Amino acid sequence: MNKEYRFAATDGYIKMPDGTDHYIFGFTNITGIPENEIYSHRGKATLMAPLLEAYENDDVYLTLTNIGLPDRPDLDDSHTVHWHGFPNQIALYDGVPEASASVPVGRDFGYYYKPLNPGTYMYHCHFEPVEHIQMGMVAPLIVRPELEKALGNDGKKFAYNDLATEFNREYFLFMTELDSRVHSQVLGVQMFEWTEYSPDYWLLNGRSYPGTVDTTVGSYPSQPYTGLIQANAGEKVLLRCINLGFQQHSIELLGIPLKIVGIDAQQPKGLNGEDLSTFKNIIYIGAGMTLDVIFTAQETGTYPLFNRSHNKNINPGSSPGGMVSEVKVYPTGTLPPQERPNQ
Ligand SMILES: [Cu+2]
Repeated sequence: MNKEYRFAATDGYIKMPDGTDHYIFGFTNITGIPENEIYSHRGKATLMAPLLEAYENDDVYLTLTNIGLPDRPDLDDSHTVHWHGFPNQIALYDGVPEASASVPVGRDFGYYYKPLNPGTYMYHCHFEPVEHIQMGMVAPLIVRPELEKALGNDGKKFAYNDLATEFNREYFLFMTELDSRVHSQVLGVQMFEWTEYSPDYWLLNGRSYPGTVDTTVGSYPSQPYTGLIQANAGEKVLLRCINLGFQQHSIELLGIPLKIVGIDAQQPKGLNGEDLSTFKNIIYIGAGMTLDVIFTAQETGTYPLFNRSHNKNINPGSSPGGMVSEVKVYPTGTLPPQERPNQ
């Protein structure tokens, strides 16, 4: 099947629960937008950037259009898309600008991918990557297994080509940090000294608590994905955990064991196919890493999910904040079936 996307690279602003705004670089989804309306999407970058998803063996065509940075018009940086963890990518489509094409302001480039391995990945811009990743050019990427199609339209969902990875609802939890000085200095045409990187916000899906559990439509217009995890009792929930910050994170979900079914888009399996998936209360996730974990919602109630480094559970000057969210479990049948991730 063909899957076609068109993303624009531009800038924008995100907000934190303390009322502060922060300048970002990012992508926005312009798939299907008429050519003469593309430039009206300048300044509308989102964090996370748009979710990229496909089935294994799809032909994925992604056009990247660089529509410039309205609030840094002097900065004519190119951008790229790098599919992080894509095995055997040819250099041309890999997005590393020294070895492949990058997209200058006002130009398009067409990427082609044929994903062969289901799992959780991420993509990011690879042009001046330390700056462009910190500025927000990062997003989740999901490859779904053939097994889902093979079982027809009965609505069953799987993380991998394995019946043991069935789930009812899925949520990505995308971890990044934000050093607000970087963002204000980039906006102010100043050079940041990267050895002084010291984040003051810790984000899940581009938001800081209590923004992570805010499900009001439009309350975070540039941060479209909530971090709130919801399920009915008895349902299986897949958490696609992704870390594309610059720090390692440890995440704890109080009271619910987490079964690790995927590490960097690979099922934990022995040499002879033995199931090596394990149950954890706390997951450790390094920068650039993904973990797929499945839990079964049982007792109704609200369960806190938070970073074990308590200095990351704050907003500047107030607590709680930062990398904190909640799992809410409702009585059976309360929520309708989930149609989209993080819904
Ligand atoms: Cu970029």
